[in-house]
Amino acid sequence: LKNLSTLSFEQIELAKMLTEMGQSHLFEQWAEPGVDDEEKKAFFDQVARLNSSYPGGLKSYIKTARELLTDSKAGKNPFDGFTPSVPTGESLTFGNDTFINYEQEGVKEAKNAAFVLVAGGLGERLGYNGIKVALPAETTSGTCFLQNYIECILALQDASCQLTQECKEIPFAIMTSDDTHLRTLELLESNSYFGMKPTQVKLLKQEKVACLDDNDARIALDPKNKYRIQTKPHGHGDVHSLLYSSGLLKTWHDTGVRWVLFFQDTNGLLFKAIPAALGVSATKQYHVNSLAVPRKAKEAIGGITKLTHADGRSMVINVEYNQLDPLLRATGHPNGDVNCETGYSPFPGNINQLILELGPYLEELKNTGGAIKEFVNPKALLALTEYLVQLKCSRMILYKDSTKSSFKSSSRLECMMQDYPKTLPPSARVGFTVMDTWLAYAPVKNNPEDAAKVPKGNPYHSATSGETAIYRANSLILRKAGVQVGDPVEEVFNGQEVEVWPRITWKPKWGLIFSDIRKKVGKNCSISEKSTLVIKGRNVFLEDLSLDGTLIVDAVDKAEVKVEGSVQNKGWTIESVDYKDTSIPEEIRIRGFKINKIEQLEKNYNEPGKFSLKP
Ligand code: UGB
Repeated sequence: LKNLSTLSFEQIELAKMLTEMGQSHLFEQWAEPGVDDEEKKAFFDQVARLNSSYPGGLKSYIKTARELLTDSKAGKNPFDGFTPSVPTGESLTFGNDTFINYEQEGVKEAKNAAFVLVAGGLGERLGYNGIKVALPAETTSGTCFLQNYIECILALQDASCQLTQECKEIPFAIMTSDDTHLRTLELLESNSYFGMKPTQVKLLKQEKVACLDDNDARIALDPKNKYRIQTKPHGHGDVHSLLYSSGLLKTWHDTGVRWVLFFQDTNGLLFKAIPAALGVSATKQYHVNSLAVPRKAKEAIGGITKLTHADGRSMVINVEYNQLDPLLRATGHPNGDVNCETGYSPFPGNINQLILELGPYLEELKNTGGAIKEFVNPKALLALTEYLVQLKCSRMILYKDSTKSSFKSSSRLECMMQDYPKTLPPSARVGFTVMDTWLAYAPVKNNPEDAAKVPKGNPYHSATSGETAIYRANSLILRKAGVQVGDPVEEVFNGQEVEVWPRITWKPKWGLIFSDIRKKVGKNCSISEKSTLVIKGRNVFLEDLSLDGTLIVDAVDKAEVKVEGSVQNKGWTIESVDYKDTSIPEEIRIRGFKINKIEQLEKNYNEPGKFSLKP
């Protein structure tokens, strides 16, 4: 190194720091002076980036990693002294008066909301080659997740403006990473931001962190390049420090934002639950509100748990799925995490949709800078061999041997956004809202092979189940609104047994909340099981529709369309495809089915006015 004449003062300092921190192996394979100089400089550029993007720099990262790895090796229980119990929260039933009131309240508050999508994840479990937000949420309309999210936010913005006569733009931030940033930007730009103003959207890129090879936190080199450090994502917990350090939270606060809503990349149902959950936050004045669903014991979603410490402290927090079972076993529940008489675990499942009140959130971040307590490898500490944990083995530390000193493949420190309440004082109002799973949660996380291994009765969390869940939810909502909707049929796609309901989809602006949907459907409508209904216009009213086939209605906002009478045609059918058939596009074959568009009635209303669609 001494011979590298072009080394700057900063680079020399970085090299010194690395050697002092026991990382001299990073230079061991370097070529003699004068060879590979460009590569060597690129190495220091990377080190400088890793150093500046981590609070306290690489030194602090290595120190924290050593502490956590020592605890991990010793099998230290992160919950030492805490006893878990079932917390109390708000539990909502779709469509009843309480739900409708909360929805109304939520729409009122939406003008004061900002949304944050965490979309930096690789989607290793899904194994899809593109970015997950570009996947169609359902293939009937072909709307991708990002488009759906943006259209939901815009629909909320309009609804809030109409209800309160106060019209504000709802800001939308997306956390990306090196793996997703460019493709997310491209998706937005090539689709005119799906109708949102580009200035309303802010992309924040999280940096990766260095991978580690052993318990001494020896930094791992990239197996393909001896002049690069191997890096991996640091987890969705980065979102807090990014929002804070970018100044975005302060800007939002100064412009009157009161609620920050966080959500994940592939849940096509989420916005059906958002208005009511926001209503709960506003009514109960929760500083933190986590959205939850009933959870099967050992299901791969975290459990919302009350933790009470021997010294009297207590908190309501997510306990990650692989930690809940051992924690229960260690605290007097010999059977661990088991279903109770309801058929579900008594601990509600965290779906990582958080609503934070911005004032107290910003105050807290002024103290912490948004740093979230990290973890290393909690998943490997456990003896749990449940299939669900195996699904995530790519993120576990697997020790090479029983000395537990080096790893089979490199690991890194991670942090989770739902751990934010861990640093809050007991006076903080931390609550949660449970909703029906069919309404609120159908993520796309698992590849077809892994999904097919999920035991019967547990959710697949695959592209197949994610899409069919949207049709089920829309069918159930219309049923609740009085429409006669045909019963589903059982089908098997990619080895997964699913219910196939009529393929009903609508734009968020058509039906964002239940009271709006109720106003748009008459009492004498029916939709048969084989049918497909796509509503794209805002003011489309189903009067006495009898649908047995496919109907697509599009209309500009100022066109009011009444749909009456019987629509019958051959419609669109669902055909099984094999996920291994590479002649079919990946985003289709991961579902195990494709839609055959045989015959449909399609009507477009491009001019303002009142119209009647009588087939
Ligand atoms: N993500 C990032 O933006 N950056 C990262 O570095 C990593 C992820 P996963 P996970 O809802 O079922 C979470 O991998 O972490 C984004 C909760 O921890 O899909 O296994 C990524 O793009 C768990 O408690 O989920 O589990 C994605 O949008 C449970 O609630 C999001 O973070 C579970 O989700 C989640 O990443 C669930």
